[in-house]
Amino acid sequence: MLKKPRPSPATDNSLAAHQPGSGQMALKVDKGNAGELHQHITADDERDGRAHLTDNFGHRIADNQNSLRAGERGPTLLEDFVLREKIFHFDHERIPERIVHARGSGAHGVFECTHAIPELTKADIFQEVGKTCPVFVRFSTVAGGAGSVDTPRDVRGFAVKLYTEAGNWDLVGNNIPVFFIQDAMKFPDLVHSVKMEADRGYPQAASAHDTFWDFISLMPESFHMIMWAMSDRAIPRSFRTIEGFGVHTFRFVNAKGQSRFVKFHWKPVLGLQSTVWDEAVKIAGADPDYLRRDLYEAIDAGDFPQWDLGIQVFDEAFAAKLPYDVLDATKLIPEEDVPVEIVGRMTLNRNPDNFFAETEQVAYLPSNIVPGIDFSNDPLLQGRLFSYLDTQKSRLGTTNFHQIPINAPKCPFHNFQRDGMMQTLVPKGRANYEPNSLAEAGEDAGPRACPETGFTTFPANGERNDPTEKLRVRAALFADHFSQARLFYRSQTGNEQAHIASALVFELSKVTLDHVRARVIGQLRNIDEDLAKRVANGLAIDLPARIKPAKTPIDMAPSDALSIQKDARPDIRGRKVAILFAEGSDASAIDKLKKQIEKVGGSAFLVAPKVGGIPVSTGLLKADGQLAGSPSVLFDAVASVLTAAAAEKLTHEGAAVQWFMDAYGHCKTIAHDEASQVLLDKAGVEPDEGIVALADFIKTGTQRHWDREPKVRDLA
Ligand code: HDD
Repeated sequence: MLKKPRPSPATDNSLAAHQPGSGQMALKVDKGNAGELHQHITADDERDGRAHLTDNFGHRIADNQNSLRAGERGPTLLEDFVLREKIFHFDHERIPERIVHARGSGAHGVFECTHAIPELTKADIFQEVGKTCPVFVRFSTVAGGAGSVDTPRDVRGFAVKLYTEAGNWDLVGNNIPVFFIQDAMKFPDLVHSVKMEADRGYPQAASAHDTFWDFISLMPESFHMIMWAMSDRAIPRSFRTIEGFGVHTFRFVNAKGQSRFVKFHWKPVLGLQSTVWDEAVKIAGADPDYLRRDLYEAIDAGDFPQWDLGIQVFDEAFAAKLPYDVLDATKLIPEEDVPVEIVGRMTLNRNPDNFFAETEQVAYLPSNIVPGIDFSNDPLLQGRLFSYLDTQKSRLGTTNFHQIPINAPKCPFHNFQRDGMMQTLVPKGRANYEPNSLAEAGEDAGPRACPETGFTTFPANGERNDPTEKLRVRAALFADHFSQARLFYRSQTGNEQAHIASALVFELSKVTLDHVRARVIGQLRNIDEDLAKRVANGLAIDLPARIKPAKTPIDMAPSDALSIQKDARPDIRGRKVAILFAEGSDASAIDKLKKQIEKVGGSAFLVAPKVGGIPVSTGLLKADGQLAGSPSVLFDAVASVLTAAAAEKLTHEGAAVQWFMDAYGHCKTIAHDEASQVLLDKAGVEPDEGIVALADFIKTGTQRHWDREPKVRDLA
C-alpha cells in the first residue's frame, strides 16, 4: 500500500494559497471584493458530510440521473437547465494541446538555496543559504500528442516554475543541453517536420520518418543535437533520472550592476539512468504511462525526487576566446572547461491535486525572469520570449491566464492591466492608468514603479556579444514637449484659437479635481500665456503657476497648413445642401437650385414639413426628409423656397425657426427667397456675406462664414 506523504508546513506550497481572498489577492482592492463574492456559505451547505451537488451558479440539484421529459416516455425538454449546463460544460472540457511538449507530467516541490551567490546575482532566491521557494515542474516529451506514450525516442522537456518572492522565474529547459536550431525562425519548420506528417497524420511521437530526416539532413546545425537525441539520453528510465538544462546562455547581474554569463544545469540526485531501445519499445506497449506513473508513485510513496541546481559562470573575456559562440544554442560549454558549481537543491514532494487545473494549465514563459537574472542575445532565446506568451493566450483562451492559480505568482502583484476574458479580479477605484495624481484627492492611486528594486535590463554596452546598449530612456531631444504645441496654437486663426480655448474650458469644467485643472493650465502656460489666461478666465479661477517644462520651448514660424480655416474653399463639391420647401413653393426654383448644386458636384436634399408629397406650384413634390427629422446640423448649407403664407406659418414651428437659428449659429451659408425673410428674422438671422439670395448660392459656396462668429458666440 502506498503511503501518502503529508507536506510539512515549510514545503506546503498548496494552491489553496491562491484562492480568491487569500495569498494572490494581496492587492488590497481585490481582496475584500473577491472575498465578499465568496461569502455565501452557510452551515446548511453539507449533507451527511458531503457538499450539496449544485450547478455552476450554486443551484442545488435534486436529480443527477434523469433529464427532464414531457411524460415518462416523452421527449427531453429544452427547459432542463441542469442537463444543458452539464452537457455544455462537458462539450468544452478540452483546450488546445501544446503544439509541442503536449504530453507531460507535473509535480509540486520546493527549491532551496544551498550556496549563496550574492556576488554573482542579486536574485532574491540566491541571497542566503536556506532560502526556499515553491516550484512546479513539468516533464514532457516533445513530438507526441497529449495521449501518446511516455517512452518514444525523444527529447524530454524539463520546465521549472520557481515562485520566488521577487516573482515567478521560469527555467524552461530540456534534458539535453543543446538544441536543434540556432534561430527561432526555424522552430515552426523543425516542429512541422518532426510531428506526424501533414497528409497522413502519422507517425505519432516518433522522429523516425521522412520529413524529420529530410529537414535534419538540410540543417547541418542540428547534428550536434542529433547525437544527443540518438543517444540513450532520449530513452530515459525515469523523469527522476534525467538531467535538466537551461540550454541558453543567460546572464547573472549582481547588486553592483556587474554581469557574468551563466548556464543552468539540474543534476538528478539519483544520477542518470536510461533504458535500452528494445526495452523502451516494449515498455511503450506494456505501460504507455511508464514515466508518468513512475513519477507519481515515487512522490506518492514519499520517495521524493531531487535535483541539484548547478551553474557554469563565465565572463565576456572567456566567451570571446572560445572557438564557438556562447549565444549559439547548438553548443555547450564542457564542464571540464567551466566546472558546474552547485547552488541549490530542488525536491518534488507533492503530486498535483488535479491534472487539468495544474499540469495542463501551467503556462511556462522563458520571459519570466527575476531581478538578478537576464537574457542574452541568443536568437533562439529571443524568439522564445515572444512565442510562449503568445501560445498561452491561444491555448488558455485569455490574456488573464496569469490568474489561474498554478500560474499566479505567490508574491503580491499590482498593476494597471484590466479586464479581458475570464477576469477574476475585482479591482476597486478608478486608478487604472499611470501617472495619476488621484492620491492628492484622497483616492487610491494604485501602484508605482520601483526604480531601486524593479527589474532593470543589463545594458550590455560594448560587449562583443551585446554591442548595443539596451536602455529604457528617451533621447534628449524628445524632451521638448511644447514647441510644436505652441506652433500649432499660434498657426490657428483667431476663431480657431477661440475654439481651442473654449474646448479646454468645457473639458475642464467637467473635471472635478481642482489640482488637475490647475495643473493643465500650468502646462498650457508653456504653450501660450494668452491661451492659459483665457482658459483660467473661462473657469473663473486664478491663473496657476507655470509648470517648468523639461526643455524650454522655442518659437517656430507659424504654419498655415496647420489651420482648417486658412484652407477654407467655397466648394460645393462633396457637400450636402438642404432645400426647405412647403405648400405652394415654386417647384421650378427648387429644381433649378437642385440642378445647379448637382452640376458642381454637391447633393441637394429636399426638406419639408411632411415627406409624403406636398402640393407645390406644379403638382405634388415629395421631400427626402421631414423638417423635424432633418435639422440643419446635418447639412453643409441650407436654402429655402417658400411662399409668404407658408413662411409665416413656419414662424410658429419651432423646428423651422431652429433650423435657421442653427444654420446661422454654425456660420453656414443660408440662401433664401424673399418670402423666407420673415422666418430668418424670427430666427435672429442678421445679414452678412453668407446670407444670400438663391441666385447667389453657387458663387457663395458652402464654406463657413467665420466673421459671423463673434455675433453668435463669445470668443473672448
Ligand atoms: Fe519550447 C513548450 C523547451 C525552443 C516554442 N518548450 C516547451 C516546453 C519545454 C520547452 C520544456 C514545455 C513547457 C511545458 O511543460 O508546458 N523549447 C524548449 C527548449 C528550447 C525551446 C529547451 C530551446 C532551447 N520553443 C523553442 C522555440 C520556440 C518554442 C525556439 C518558438 C520560437 N515551446 C514553444 C511553444 C511551447 C513550447 C510553442 C508549446 C507549449 C508552450 O510553449 O507552452 O511556445
